[in-house]
Amino acid sequence: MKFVVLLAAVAALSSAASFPGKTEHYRGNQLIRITVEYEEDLKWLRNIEEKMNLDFWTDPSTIRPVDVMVPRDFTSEFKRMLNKRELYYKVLRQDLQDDVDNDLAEAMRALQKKARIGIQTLDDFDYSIYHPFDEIQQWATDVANEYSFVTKFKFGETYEGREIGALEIAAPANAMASDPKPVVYFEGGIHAREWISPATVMFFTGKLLEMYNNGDADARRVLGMFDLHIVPSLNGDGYVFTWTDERLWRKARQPNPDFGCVGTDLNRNFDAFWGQNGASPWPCSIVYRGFTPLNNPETTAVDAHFQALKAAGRVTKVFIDWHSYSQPILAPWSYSSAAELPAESENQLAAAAAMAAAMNSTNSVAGGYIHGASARLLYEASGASNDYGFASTPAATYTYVVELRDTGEYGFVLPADQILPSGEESYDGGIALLDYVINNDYD
Ligand code: 0X9
Ligand code: ZN
Repeated sequence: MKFVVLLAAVAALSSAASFPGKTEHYRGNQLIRITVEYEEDLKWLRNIEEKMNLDFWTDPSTIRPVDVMVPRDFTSEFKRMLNKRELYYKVLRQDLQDDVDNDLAEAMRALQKKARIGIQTLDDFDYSIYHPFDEIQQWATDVANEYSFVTKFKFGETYEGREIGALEIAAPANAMASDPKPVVYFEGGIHAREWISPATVMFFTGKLLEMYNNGDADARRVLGMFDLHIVPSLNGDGYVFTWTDERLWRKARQPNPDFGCVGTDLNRNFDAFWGQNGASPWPCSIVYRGFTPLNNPETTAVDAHFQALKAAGRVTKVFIDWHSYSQPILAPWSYSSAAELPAESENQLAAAAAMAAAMNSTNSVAGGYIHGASARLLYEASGASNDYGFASTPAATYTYVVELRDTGEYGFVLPADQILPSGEESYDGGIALLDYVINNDYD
């Protein structure tokens, strides 16, 4: 049955009408890397970001290089402007349509190969390739069927009516654990084009459960202390759209009445310092904050979940929103670099340091993972998930945006052969982070 469904899905995705490589949406667009040393150049860049509605792939900062996708018709003018300001730049990708075409062709080839082999059980699930949204949901069903202490539940519904599935992992408590156990929340795919995020969240979950069944001490300790709530792909409509239409789409897909432009940046739509710096009031912007806080079904679903936990007296301890790319682990505050850091900041940063160290030691990934308070390390972003996780309904002590691989060689169009290494280092990082929390808060 599943096999038939999969074949149908592959056939639908590869039909001429919906195959994204054929839309030529990104022909001639370039990815340009700019090295910025001075605050005033950053300000200037952010200013044209807004005016020209440029798509920044990394956070404008003086710490990491700034990667920006420049539309075909603006590349010469933009380079002239950079030269005039004596800003050093390098063209990372000459023509993004070629990258997107290669990426999608590879994803299709992998899916077609798998369709030939067939999936019968969870054991056949291939973590080393990217999966369409329906397969991610099916994966969640299969995981819940495989493990007696895992339940799949309906987390919410997207604007287009897709069910957003989530997993509750509630293994038997160990002697140290409180009753009920504190919750650890992992969210993948809030930004549609960041495909490595759902892939890594699924790998993490699958590995943790398998290790637990094998009697592994780390997995037993972590699952004995915490219940895990996992949303592998929050922005379902956006994710589907990246497979069928625009590979580099970021936002959700709810239309904006009276505007031609579709979608809200869900990571500007949370009710934490909503509408302040680093979010746009304009629906056409890729960092559009939405009409009001939480006015999208996906962010509403997140908040409803934490409202329910709160009403039930549950404590959320850790909140991680997995993104890509550029490899920083970002703690509050996101909304302001001037705001005084919260009292918990010292612990949040120490836990992030432990996580980064573990992630770096797994594969010695190029560029390395770094950590810091979001707005101070990078740039300001209001209505973002890490501030929401800490200062709003979830009230989790340890909340982060984790930006996965890479540091710009491929950016969002990360080849599938990096999924397993990303998963392995994130697994080690996750265990190190949770161990820090256990040792610091419960010992
Ligand atoms: O801009 C975002 O939403 C996140 N980066 S991404 O490239 N994945 O879109 C980062 C948000 C973290 N907060 C701050 N940088 N302030
Ligand atoms: Zn993101």
